[in-house]
Amino acid sequence: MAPEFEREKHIAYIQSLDTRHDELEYWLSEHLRLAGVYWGVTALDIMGAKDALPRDEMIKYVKSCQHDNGGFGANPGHDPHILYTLYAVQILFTQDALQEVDANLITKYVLSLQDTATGAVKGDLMGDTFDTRFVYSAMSCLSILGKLSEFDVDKSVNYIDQCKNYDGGYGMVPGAESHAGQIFTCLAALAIANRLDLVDRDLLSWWLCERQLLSGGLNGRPEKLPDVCYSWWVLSSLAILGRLDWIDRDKLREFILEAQDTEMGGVADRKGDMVDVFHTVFGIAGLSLLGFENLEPVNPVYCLRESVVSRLPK
Ligand code: GRG
Repeated sequence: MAPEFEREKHIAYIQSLDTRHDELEYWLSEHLRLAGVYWGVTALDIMGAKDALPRDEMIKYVKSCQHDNGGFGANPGHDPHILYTLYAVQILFTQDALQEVDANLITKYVLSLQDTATGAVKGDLMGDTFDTRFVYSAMSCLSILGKLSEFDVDKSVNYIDQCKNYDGGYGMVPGAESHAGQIFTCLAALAIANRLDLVDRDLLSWWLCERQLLSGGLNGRPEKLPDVCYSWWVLSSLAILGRLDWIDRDKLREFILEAQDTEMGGVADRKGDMVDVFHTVFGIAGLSLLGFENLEPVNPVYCLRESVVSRLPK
């Protein structure tokens, strides 16, 4: 039988993350700090505990990661990047604090990352490469800011279409192998653009549901190990395609619950491994998509609580 969902322990685990300044791991993960705040806040929000972290301190910290060009870095002093800019906007949106930043300045930064000839988007202005993760990040960020109309959506939709493979999936760049993480980013971007008509729904849904292994867990591509985080990347994709019932929900639930640390809270990539906040949010978000544990509904496109997404500018 599956262990119980340890809601209170997961809340305490996330609350403890910013107090572990004497641990090497805390300093080794500095380059991910703002991502960690987004993962923690989102996990808490899905568990109905958004206020478990100090709001004012958090908003002040997020704002301290912003640069003069509008982009946000992973921590104060870290170079701006599209991923951290998205996480900053998501956190501020969740906290109802977007009015505290200059949306036009952030928009200018995001627009500067799009290659207007191809529609591809790079991660930063310092030499990071093109990646479908960044197309999604730009579109999600701009749509939350109500600025998507300033972006060449058609060009980026065309770029994503070029990343489509013979198996119905999508990769990081044109010609790259299908991977569940990249599939989420491409489907979610197409959903934001209202262009899901370009997707080979049946073929891709088959590829996605074949990610479930006998253990109940999902992998990200054929022949790979199952990992709790694919409970988000695969399930959100199936949710966007309206095919969540193509996987065995009970077996996946058991796989996720077995990956919990039932003493200290948090969720690992799989049973017996060390927990981290990345696997914690995507395990909990997966359980929400599956409709288990009385969690708040999560939006499969934005990976934010549905009630937050319902506030999106029309
Ligand atoms: C707001 C939810 C949200 C996302 C922002 C960063 C991003 C946009 C999307 C990431 C999509 C992605 C590529 C996820 C996969 C992450 C992952 C576990 C990669 C591991 O890749 P490999 O090759 O793992 O090491 P496998 O499982 O294939 O062995």
